[in-house]
Amino acid sequence: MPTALITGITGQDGRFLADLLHSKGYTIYGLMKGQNNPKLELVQREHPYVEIVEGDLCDLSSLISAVSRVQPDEVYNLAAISFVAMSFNQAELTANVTGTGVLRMLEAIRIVGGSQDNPMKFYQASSSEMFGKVRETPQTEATPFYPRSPYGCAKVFGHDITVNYRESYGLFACSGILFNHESERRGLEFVTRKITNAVARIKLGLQDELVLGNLDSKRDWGYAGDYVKAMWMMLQQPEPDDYVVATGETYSVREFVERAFAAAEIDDWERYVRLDPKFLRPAEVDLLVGDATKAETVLGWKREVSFPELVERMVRHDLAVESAKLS
Ligand code: NAP
Ligand code: F7E
Repeated sequence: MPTALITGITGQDGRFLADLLHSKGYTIYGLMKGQNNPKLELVQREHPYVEIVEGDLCDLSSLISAVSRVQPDEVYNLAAISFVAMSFNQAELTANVTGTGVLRMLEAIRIVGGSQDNPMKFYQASSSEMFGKVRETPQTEATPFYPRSPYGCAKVFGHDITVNYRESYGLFACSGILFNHESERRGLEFVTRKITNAVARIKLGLQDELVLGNLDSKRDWGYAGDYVKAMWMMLQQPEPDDYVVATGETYSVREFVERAFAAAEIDDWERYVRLDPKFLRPAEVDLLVGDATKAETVLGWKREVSFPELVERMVRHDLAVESAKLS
């Protein structure tokens, strides 16, 4: 069976992808950074089949050593500084990890190499944030990029260098331009999980308000479990290519808030929500909505979880987690 190396194994997508590849019988290695990573225990408990290898996207020699040891058939580069708001405050770090880190991973593969018959395939986690101040709606693989944050700029570099290594060195390198995807494993810093966790705590009397920034921005939100399937499908094609993965629907942050409170049977949500300018960004991405026709027709990908199901699922999960803490 094939061997996969996943960078970003402690993140939302890394964990969903590990589950998927395990169900397909893969041998799975996860790249983990830091000398005492606090998420090691979680990964070992919930994904005991993952073998951890040390490495950091900022350290080329660690990547060469990881690729050389694992000899993967497929590398999924999911590691990044992925929080857009943080990228404004730590722009250089973001450029180094989210941007140049992709180049280092590609170099590690190019240097270690696979065999002619069995090349190491590469997946890059590109993002709809590259579209930023959108040039057309809906966004497709052909839509020009106009990033609005250091994160978006770093992702554009990561995307372009992936295409460049494919064209220059014949690497089997694919870039998935994924729109926002969420789940019960989403970090609490992202708006969807911040909302569902707060709604659960408000419902249980553990918190009295939810403090947010811009409620008007619109996102194309899907379910992470559906999206990792597209990553795998891209690497199973005869030729490497780039694909948009999205639902084709867009909702505002306000609509997400309304639905989340409704899922917890709280009607007067405005009573609990306070706006604070500290959560506004220096430049915002106002509207994202993707056209995944290519992924649907070429890969046969389709999303399974709808927007209402996604919100309900996340609220239900957070209610269960917060209730368990009380007992
Ligand atoms: P996430 O939960 O924030 O996970 C990011 C991962 O990157 C974590 O495992 C983190 O490890 C790791 N990491 C950070 N810096 C690293 C470094 N220097 N070396 C090695 N690992 C490092 O992100 P996600 O939501 O799973 O997203 C996965 C990828 O898809 C990211 O590249 C993200 O930018 C991209 N993406 C996400 C979405 C989305 O909606 N989720 C949409 C489009 C693209 P630690 O936990 O140890 O810090
Ligand atoms: O913000 C607004 C905020 O941080 C969504 C990452 O996975 O998806 C994600 O990036 C929207 C923005 O995600 C708060 O201004 C309002 O308009 O959940 P977010 P994001 O920036 O869309 C893309 C595709 C990625 O690639 C990224 O890695 O919500 N918003 N109030 C808020 N956002 C946060 N975080 N917190 C608030 O209080």
